[in-house]
Amino acid sequence: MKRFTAAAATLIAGKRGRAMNVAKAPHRLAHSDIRKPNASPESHLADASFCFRGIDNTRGHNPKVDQEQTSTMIDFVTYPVSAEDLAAFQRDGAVCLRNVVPKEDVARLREASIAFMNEGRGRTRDGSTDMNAKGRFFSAAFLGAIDKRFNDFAANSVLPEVAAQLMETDQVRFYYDQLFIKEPGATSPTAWHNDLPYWPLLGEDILSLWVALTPVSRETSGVQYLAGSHRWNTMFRAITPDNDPKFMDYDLEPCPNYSDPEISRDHEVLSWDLQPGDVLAHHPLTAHGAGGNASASAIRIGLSIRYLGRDVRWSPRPFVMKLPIEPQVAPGQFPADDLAFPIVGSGAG
Ligand SMILES: O=C(O)CCC(=O)C(=O)O
Repeated sequence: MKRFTAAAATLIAGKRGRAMNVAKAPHRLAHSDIRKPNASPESHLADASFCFRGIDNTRGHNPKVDQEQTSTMIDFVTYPVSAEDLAAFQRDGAVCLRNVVPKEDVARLREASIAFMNEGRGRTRDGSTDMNAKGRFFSAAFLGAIDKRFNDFAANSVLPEVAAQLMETDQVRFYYDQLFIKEPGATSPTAWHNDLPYWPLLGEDILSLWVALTPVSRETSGVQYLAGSHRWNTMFRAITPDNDPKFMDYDLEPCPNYSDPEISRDHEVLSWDLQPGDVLAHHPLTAHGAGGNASASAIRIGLSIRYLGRDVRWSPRPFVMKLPIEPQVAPGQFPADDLAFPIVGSGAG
């Protein structure tokens, strides 16, 4: 298999007064047997750009637009990801980044999220499996498509630059956003799973950034990750909060409940107490789950924003999520479709 070595260096001028010359690591390629690299990795070499653009779905559909862009410059980094955090992410498949999202953004999104739940907006799921539970487990996806506040956040906040650093990529595309709210007393757990089986994509560079919009602890349903499980190359059977059969592929094994200490005995389960604005990052194959919200008074809100880097291929398959906009690309190709997956940036420039 050929390797793609990205441009030698990307100049990152830190807003915190630090100028960094970051040598770009060789681009990571597919090694797993579950990934089917039909396309040669060079097929998207021409898309060398990292742009500070918003998500603009009103633009005409033009998947070729990237081929004209060659810049590899990231102008500003408002949140430099440390070498330790990057190493932890690559080793464990999950990492906690502290104090990433400014308080004003958190407050605005928290208010918008609660309104989403109360109005039942977006592509919603009710995961409240316990009818006697006092609170709901509410989830909704594709929020940015109908609410500008979510769209702006996904496109223009600090998150795309964090995604660029964690995926070591010079181009970030927005995939979709998803809200997970557990009201006080929402006893329903988030069943253990990994994300790739839900998605019409394959590859290493599909990153989720789970933004805490409230304080979060194990008691209030903090997300738990099985360290290193992203390296098992295992797709577990998808399970939605409401057990939607459309996602359940019985050829795949169910993900064990690693919240059970007996089951996770020989593994390391990672979880963090979070403050609003902290961010959990995870790889698309990392197994994760969460307990219910045992608090009688504290709501738990997480907003998961998914981004794409370079190592990703379009893979429509049975049992995967339907997207609001189908990308105009052939299966196995890099999804260079600016309408379905807009290129995003920090807006810091
Ligand atoms: O917040 C949760 O309970 C689940 C989050 C999750 O599964 C995800 O962000 O992929």
